[in-house]
Amino acid sequence: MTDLSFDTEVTAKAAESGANASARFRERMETAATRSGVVDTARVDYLASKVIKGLNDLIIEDQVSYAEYNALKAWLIKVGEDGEWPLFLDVWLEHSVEEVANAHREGSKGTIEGPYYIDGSPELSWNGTIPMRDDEPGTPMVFAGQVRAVDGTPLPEAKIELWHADDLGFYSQFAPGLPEWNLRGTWMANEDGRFEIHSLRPAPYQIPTDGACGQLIAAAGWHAWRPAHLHFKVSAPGYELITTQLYFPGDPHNDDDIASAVKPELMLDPRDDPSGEGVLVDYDFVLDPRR
Ligand code: MBD
Ligand code: FE
Repeated sequence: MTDLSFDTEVTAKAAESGANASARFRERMETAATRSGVVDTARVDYLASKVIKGLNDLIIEDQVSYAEYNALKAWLIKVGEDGEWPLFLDVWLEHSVEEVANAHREGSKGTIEGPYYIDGSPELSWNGTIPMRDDEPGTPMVFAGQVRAVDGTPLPEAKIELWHADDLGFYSQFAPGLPEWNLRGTWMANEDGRFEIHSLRPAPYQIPTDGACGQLIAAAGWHAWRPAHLHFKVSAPGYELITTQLYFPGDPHNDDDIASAVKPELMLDPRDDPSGEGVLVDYDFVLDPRR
């Protein structure tokens, strides 16, 4: 018998993530109000005119009908109602913004942040274990490495933030019913800039499919998958913070990530842990000096 109650619970959780992501984003922008409020008029004129012209050109070129125009209008309204603007923008546009923002870097590659980062996760020692439930499902993973500057100097004051989804694809503080900081933590590097993170190997991930983004995906015949990924923010005083994600070879969606956020440099090389049932992974982060 199909367990429908489970499905319902899962989709209900997914819907709530959009509303939470929108609320979180608004809070963050309010804190950053003085920074984000200043946008040059000439630049707004230029960019907004270009977007509007691009859409008008497309309507003429591709002979968009009233039925299509009204479907778009209804869909845009629903994106807002479902709280899915953060999801939509981060999945389909953020990768280009990241490309522009990080083009100058010589250190580690960055990639998109996505909608589910929360700052201030619990601080752990250089070799601490991520907060998780007693019965947290997943394969144990030890993720070890060093944070260095582009010139090779180890950075003992480095801070490594990690967040990832649980085995069912849920992020704490977005999907309900999870401990506040589940699978989120901050590691402070040791005197050699090294860290050893104890967590779980993440599972392949589907973006929420029960809201407006899912409706678009279904209507267009796309899929909702992202490859299994670990999210990081790595920083050190005097160096540029890097936001990135790391991936696992062999994932069926490494080549068709719905969020276009995979890069060859971000592929891990895990090996079996000889002393247990889990995996060991090594990865070093290289930071650019602040400009
Ligand atoms: C995610 O977990 C994610 O990482 C991105 C980029 C978009 C949606 C959900
Ligand atoms: Fe993610």
